[in-house]
Parts: sequence; structure tokens; C-alpha cells
Amino acid sequence: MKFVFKLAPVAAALIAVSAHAADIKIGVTEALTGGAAQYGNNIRNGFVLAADEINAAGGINGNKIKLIVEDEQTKKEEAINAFKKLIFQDKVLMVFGPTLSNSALSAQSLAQAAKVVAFGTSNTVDGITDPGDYIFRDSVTESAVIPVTVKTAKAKLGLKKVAVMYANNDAFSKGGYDIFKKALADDNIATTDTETFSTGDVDFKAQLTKIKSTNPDAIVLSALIAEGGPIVAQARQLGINVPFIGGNGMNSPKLFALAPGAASDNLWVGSPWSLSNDSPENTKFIAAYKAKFNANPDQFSAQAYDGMYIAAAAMKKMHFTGNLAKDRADLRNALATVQWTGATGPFKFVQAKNSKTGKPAGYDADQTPIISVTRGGQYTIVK
Ligand code: 1QQ
Repeated sequence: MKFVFKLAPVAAALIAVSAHAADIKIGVTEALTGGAAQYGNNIRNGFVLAADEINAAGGINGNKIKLIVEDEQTKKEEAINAFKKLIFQDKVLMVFGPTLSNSALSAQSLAQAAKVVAFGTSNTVDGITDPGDYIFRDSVTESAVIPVTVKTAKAKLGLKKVAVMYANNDAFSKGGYDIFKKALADDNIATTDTETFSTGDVDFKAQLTKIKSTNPDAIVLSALIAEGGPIVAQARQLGINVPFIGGNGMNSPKLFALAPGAASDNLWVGSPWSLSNDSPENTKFIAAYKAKFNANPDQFSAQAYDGMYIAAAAMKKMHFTGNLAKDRADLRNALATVQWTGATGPFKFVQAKNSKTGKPAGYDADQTPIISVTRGGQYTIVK
């Protein structure tokens, strides 16, 4: 009798929890196939790892996160379709993604219009947060990173003149080019030649041969890894052994497969995350990622992992009402105030200004970049 009496409050509490416990549906729209699949799959892994950890630790005040993952195939139209499905059909609380700025620039205005948080973890071009206050990203803008990369490379390499290459049909690569151009001018580095290509191209020898004839001290490369990797490899084949300077699209371990051996050496990139940053949060993340996926994480999985924890911190502050429109608005309000220290270091959002009107827009990341250079198949922090 005494025994039963002691258990009763516990049983009652369990019933109360299970009566209220419900899945919290979170949409994930990433490029699992197509040109950006190298990033998209690692991003998905970062979300899955974080959601599993959060759920194992009790979820969001007892409620479990349920991810609904859509493959946007590195296509703008598919990203829009996935956003529509997740927002209107699946009725998710919020959406992560898409992978490339090129797709985010179209898909995210749909989320703003529907008053649903769209949270990018890999979009770095200026203007992503222009559509309004439901648009968030934890990926640091290239306009915050590239000037630091260029300054560091100039100081360490004594650059005077560089050649420039970029993909003119990808928003990230073109946006990065504009930022590089300004940074080079600000640092009095001359440009010997500017060459363009398109995503999907495989042969870059014509552009590289022209670049070689201008004898640059380095090549600035604003590219995604699917083309950037082969560009580095083909440059070395043509006997161009000068350093490369890239944006975060080049911060991918896929480089070491696409430009094997010494070919991949001497690429300079900036990013808030590094595999060799030994902070306790990053060490824990790297070990957990390796245990689950049997591979090293990259910048993109780290930003996704942190993004899920940032969203979870916001959800823990909310009082879910079951009224989807209200819960979506409450999440937006809670998210803007989150501060978090994760794999990519201390993080907070800053409200951005619309790049055209100057009016308050969505939320950008406020983080400090780390500059790394590749050596022996690794990105090593430049001290
Ligand atoms: C963007 C990027 C890419 C490199 C994401 C993977 O930064 O498209 O904005």
C-alpha cells in the first residue's frame, strides 16, 4: 500500500507529460543531390546529430524535435517547392535552408510572406536577410570574412598582384567576387586578369592558361567546391603553383579528393569554424560527429549543428499554444534574443539592414573569422 502511494505522484506526472508531449516539426531543405551536395549532406548530418542529442536529453521541455528533410537538388525551383510543402502541407514550425544563397534569395521571401522563420546555416551573400524579420542565418557573411582573408594573405604572402576567377551564374560566387574586388582595391593589390566560368563547367584550362601568362602572386577564386576543386587541380597541372585565396565555398574537405596530394596545398580561406579549433564545444561536436557518421565534420555541418541548438534554445523559451501562426511568431521573437556558444564559438544574431532601403531586415550572424591555409590534406589555422 505504502509502495503504491509513493509511486502515484510519479505515475500522474508521467501521464501529464505524455498527454502534452507532441512532436515539434522542423523543416530542412538542403541540396542532397546536384552541384552543392557536398555541402548539403554535411549540413543535413549536422541537423540530425543535434536533433538526436537534443531529443536524447529530453527534447524541448519534453517534446521531441521531428525533422522533415527535403532534397532541393541544388535547384532554385525545387527549393521553393520544398519550402511550400513544408510550410503549407507539413505545417512545420520553421524551416532550415536552402543550401546555396542562389536558392535562398528566392525561397526565403516565401517564408517571410507566410510569417514562418527561414533559418539559413550556409548562406553568406549580402542581402539574404533583406525580405524581413523572419529571415535568420548563423552563417557569417562573406563581406565580414573576405576582407580579413585578403588582409591576412597579403600580410603573410606579401601580395602585390593577383588574378581573379569566379562563377558568373551563381549568386554566392558573383557576390563573393564583388567583395573580393573591393577588398583588393582597399588593400592596394592590383588585378592582372579576371576570368569567369559557370557552375557545371569541367575544363578551366583556357582561363588558367591566360592567368598564367599574367604572372600573378596568387589566384583569388570565388567558387563552389564542385568547380573550385578541379580549378585548383588543373592549375597545378599547368604548372601554376601560386597560392589560391577563396571564400567559404572553398572551405570543404572535398578539395582533397578533387585536387589530391600536394595540388591542394596553399589555399587560403576564412571561416568561423575550424577542425583544429580545440574549444570544449567543438571537441565534443567533432567526436560526436565522427562517432555517428564515421567522417570528419566540416564548416557546413558545424553551422547546421549550432543552428539546431540555437533554434532549440529559442523553442525552450516559448510557451507552445498549439495555434501554429502564434507559435511561429513566438519562435521568431524568441530566436532573435538567443545567445549560444557552440562548435563555431560564441554566437549571437544582429539585426541586419535591408541592403537596398536601409530599413530593419532579418538577422545576420555576429562571429569572428578564423583564417586557415591548406597543407598536407588539411586546413591549418594561420597564427
Ligand atoms: C552560399 C555559400 C555556399 C558556399 C554554401 C554552401 O556560402 O551559397 O552562400
